Amino acid sequence: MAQQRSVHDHLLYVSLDDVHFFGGIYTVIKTKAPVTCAEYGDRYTLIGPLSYKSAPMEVEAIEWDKPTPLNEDGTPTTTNTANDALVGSLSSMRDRGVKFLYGRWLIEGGPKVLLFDTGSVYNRLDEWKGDLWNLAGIPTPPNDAETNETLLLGYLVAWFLGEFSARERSRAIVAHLHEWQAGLAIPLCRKRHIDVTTVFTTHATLLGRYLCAGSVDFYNNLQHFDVDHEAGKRGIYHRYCIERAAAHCADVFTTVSHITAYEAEHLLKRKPDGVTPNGLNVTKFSAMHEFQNLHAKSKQKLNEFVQGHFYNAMDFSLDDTLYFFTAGRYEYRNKGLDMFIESLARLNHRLQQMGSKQTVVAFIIAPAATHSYTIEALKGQAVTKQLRDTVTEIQNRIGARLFERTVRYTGEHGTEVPDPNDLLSNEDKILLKRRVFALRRNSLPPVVTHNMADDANDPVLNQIRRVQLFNRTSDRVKVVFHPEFLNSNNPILGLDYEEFVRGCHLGVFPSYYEPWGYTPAECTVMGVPSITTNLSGFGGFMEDLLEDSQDYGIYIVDRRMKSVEDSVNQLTDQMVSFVQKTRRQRINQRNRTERLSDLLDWKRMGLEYAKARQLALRRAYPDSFEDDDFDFSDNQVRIPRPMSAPASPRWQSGLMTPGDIGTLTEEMQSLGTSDYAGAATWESLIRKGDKAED
Ligand code: G6P
Ligand code: 1S3
Repeated sequence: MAQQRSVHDHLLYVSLDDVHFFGGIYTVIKTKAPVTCAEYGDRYTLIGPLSYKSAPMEVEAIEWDKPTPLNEDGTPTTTNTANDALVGSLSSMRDRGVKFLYGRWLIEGGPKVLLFDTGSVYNRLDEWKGDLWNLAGIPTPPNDAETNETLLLGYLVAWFLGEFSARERSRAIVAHLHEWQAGLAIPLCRKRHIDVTTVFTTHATLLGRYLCAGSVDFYNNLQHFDVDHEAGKRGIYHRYCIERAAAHCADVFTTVSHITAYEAEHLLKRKPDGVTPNGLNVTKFSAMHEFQNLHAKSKQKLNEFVQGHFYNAMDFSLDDTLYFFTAGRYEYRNKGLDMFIESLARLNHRLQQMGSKQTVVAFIIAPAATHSYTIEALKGQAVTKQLRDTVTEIQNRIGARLFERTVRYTGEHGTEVPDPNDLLSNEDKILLKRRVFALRRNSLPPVVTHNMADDANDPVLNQIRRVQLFNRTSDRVKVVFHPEFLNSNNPILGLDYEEFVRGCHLGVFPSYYEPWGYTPAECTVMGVPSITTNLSGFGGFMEDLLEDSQDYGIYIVDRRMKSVEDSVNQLTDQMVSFVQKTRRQRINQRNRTERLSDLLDWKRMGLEYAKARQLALRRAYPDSFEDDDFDFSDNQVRIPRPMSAPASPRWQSGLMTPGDIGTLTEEMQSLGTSDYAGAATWESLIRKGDKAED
């Protein structure tokens, strides 16, 4: 029966994702959707849990159970339709009490989404828990709400795939599942012999994240962990079992980077078949320097924030000020917040010793539990806004006076122009004096913008206290900890994240545990240099790719082979050398960084996903593939080094793709992957580079 399905022309691709509307994995799913839609059109459906709160804003419902109205010529009036197999499957599930939303996700490409209301099948929870135990020996303790959700979603998805594959007999079905929260459907499909082929991608391992957050020497001990024991000790044994079952039962298993592949091999006990790295949707501006203009515009907004925050303590010139930042989930050790703060203290010391006139304002954007903004942070922005408004008023009045006096000026003072000392009236002076009084302060500019729920035990604040980065006037490094994600309605730092990043000079992400790391990748596509580590997926990817990544504004701290002390010093050195750059050098470096963005585009990265699907089909339906479907010949084309500095990337182009650095176990050519191939090759990067080099 399986062999009757067409694996070549008509793939139905179902992506099963734990679509929560925030975070790194959400970024993967959302940004990848347009290229997958371009390849599959309406044969691509994303499946996930239904949130009644966010879905109305994100999804346009499709009336799948009503006949589609036809035009006079018999063609459907809308593309918002469902095929017969889908209608049959959804009707059958609806009749048995399952609630869901089928519609179009309102993003570029408008993919179809099927969101299941897990609450509608809550009455089946105990039955399914028993089934999972009997089927796979996986326990599910009563009070773990996240696991309950996982179980309900997994059973719903397996149910749907069973219904659907029984009705859709002509085309092969590929189900690509991300993370353990969506992965439970895989062992269920396997056990029930459902005729679909599966790909499972982990974006981290559960155990790896827990182990790293503690104080173990993770990477040197990976081979030696007693995984069941460690998972049990942390109360996550059942979750770990689900993750491991998904990894083992999938036809193809991938992770987002080589470092996580290594971790998965030891912690999940299956060596991934390949790496499916994360991409982004890269916006290309028609004017090449537009991103530089955006930097200047956004930096102006940051300047205004800094004037408000450091009012009356601004012994530094904004022209000699650089903005560094780190941002992400508040995982103090995993995201390298500890290393960042320690290195900032050393940078401060070095700049003081050097007598540098440069100032660095370092932002830490990591959400924590807070009560509200601090009065001091709000006051700073309020008094500087008042001052700005007053100055604008006075400026207008001076302008009017100057015009009025000049137009009737007869030279009574014996000068050629009216006396400038008469332009500022007494009222203006009084108004200005009031503003100056309001600007007086008796305390140092605050380090944190919010009242923390647990100020005394907050690890970031405690380390700032330890290294004494208190925003004193003598400090060359100032710190602003903003324990909330940014948005443009924020009364203190009123920028959205993209604007904020564009306005900064350097992103610093010295992570210890970072399977990929979108933050430095996002910096790159915006032309903002960044520092990352060789323990992050992105850092390893760039290190493999570029001969000298520093030239391109990608600094990589060695946290693998060096001691913590040496890594901190390396990070400090990198920041010191960045501070010493001239404006011209910074502008050049931003151009080089931005030039890398094509490498991170889904048009290119998506090729690995296409390869993973091909491999899954080949494994599930080997008889449908002839040997000569594959061309194993080595016809890679070498790309010459660019004519100008920086040095050439280490990569080759032609048929090479991001995962080729070491990966999919079954070598494959781009069967049906022409959408991606050649979209962004090294040739274009290098050609552009040669033209643009300043
Ligand atoms: C961009 C703008 C320039 C501006 C520069 C400032 O390149 O196009 O007009 O001078 O940014 O760079 P900086 O690194 O000093 O913020
Ligand atoms: C994970 O999210 P995280 O920040 O918990 O998945 C992201 C998307 O693949 C990845 O970029 C990140 O490194 C992982 O850690």
